[in-house]
Amino acid sequence: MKIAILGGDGFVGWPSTLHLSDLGHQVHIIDNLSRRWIDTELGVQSLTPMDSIQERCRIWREVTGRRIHFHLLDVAKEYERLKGWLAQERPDAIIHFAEQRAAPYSMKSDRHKVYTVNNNTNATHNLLAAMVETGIDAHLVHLGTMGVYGYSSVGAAIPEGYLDVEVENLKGEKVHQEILYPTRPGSVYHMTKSLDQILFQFYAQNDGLRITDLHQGIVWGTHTAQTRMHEQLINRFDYDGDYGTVLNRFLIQAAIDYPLTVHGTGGQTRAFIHIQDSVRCIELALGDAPKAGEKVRIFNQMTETHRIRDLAGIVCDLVGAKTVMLPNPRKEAEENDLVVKNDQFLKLGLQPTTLADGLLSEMVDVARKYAHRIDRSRVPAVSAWTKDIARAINHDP
Ligand code: USQ
Repeated sequence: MKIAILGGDGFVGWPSTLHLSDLGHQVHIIDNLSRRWIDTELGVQSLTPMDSIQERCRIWREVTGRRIHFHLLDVAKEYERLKGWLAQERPDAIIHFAEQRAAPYSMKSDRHKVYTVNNNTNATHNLLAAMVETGIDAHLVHLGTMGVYGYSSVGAAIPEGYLDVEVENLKGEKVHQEILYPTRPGSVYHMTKSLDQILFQFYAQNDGLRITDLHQGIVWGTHTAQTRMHEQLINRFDYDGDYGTVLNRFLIQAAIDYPLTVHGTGGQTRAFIHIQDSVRCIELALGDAPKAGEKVRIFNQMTETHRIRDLAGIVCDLVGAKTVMLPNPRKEAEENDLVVKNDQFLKLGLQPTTLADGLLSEMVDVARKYAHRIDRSRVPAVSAWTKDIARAINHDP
């Protein structure tokens, strides 16, 4: 297949690009390199040293003989160029990662909220409009998030995207209706992914676009089979308070003797997936495209759930780190249960990599290897969800 990967230079985009190229697909990265600019804005860098995208592609070609094409293009801002590219190249599939993906970054200030909404919503809508206008019949696979569901305390398992509800019709009869699971996003970032769902629903129904939306949990890990092939193919590994995801943060904190930063009581339960499974799920979703006229296919892309304080406990037991309970900079439920259905990927053949698979120590080794690149002052999560929280935790709003 000819595959366009929008956002192919990012944390999940890059290993997915390598994985699909390795499978023999013709892969084109479309990226505006915004994630690298945000590193510069925040004054932080990936724990692992990353080469330029052009250099990464050159090394891949040297190692495997396969070519990855790179196109510098801003999907949210350059609509005509995007449309022109799609009309000319006519990809068979498009994978859409091209969104600002950090919840704390999206809550930093009004400017960051505005940027996140403009960027994410325009990127998705530009793509959908251009797909219709060019008449290409590509399968669109979008990376969404488990966070669109919210973390309700009802205690029922979260289905894969849709909820079967019983309502009473005008004749007083009970009838069933399938609806998109009601969203309850916990940040401006998660809100944009909720908006994406409505855009997808409309374009699938109105124009017959074939769309798969992957509701992914929190990714942990950094290496995949392909990023291991050469030091210069290494994936990025974020540890800072905005972009570092919780388990990866705990692992680097343990590696540098920094107390593990548990927010609140640590009673938040979240869904997790290893990066290797994440790229495999993209492959599986690509191979299982919906037909034109079908509803948007939604998968829960996660393999296990954990409570944050339990994760801290696991890392402490493994490496002997200390934990500190911090006032929570986020507005989120202190404690929640979470049961998630993920039958569809299991049926397609996903064999989950779990925390028990011994990969945690590998991560600590990676963190120790590059520990000299860590700026300890960038470890705390300081982005507060409201001005009141900012005042309470002594950060200027
Ligand atoms: N947390 C801590 N200590 C930390 C960092 C986080 O206790 O040092 C807590 C947070 O308060 C939160 C939980 O850990 O309750 C998860 O935080 P996170 O930063 O790992 O994850 P999140 O902000 O939800 O976002 C990440 C990715 C995002 C993806 C999402 C999947 O950045 O792109 O969509 O995970 S999910 O959470 O399932 O929606």
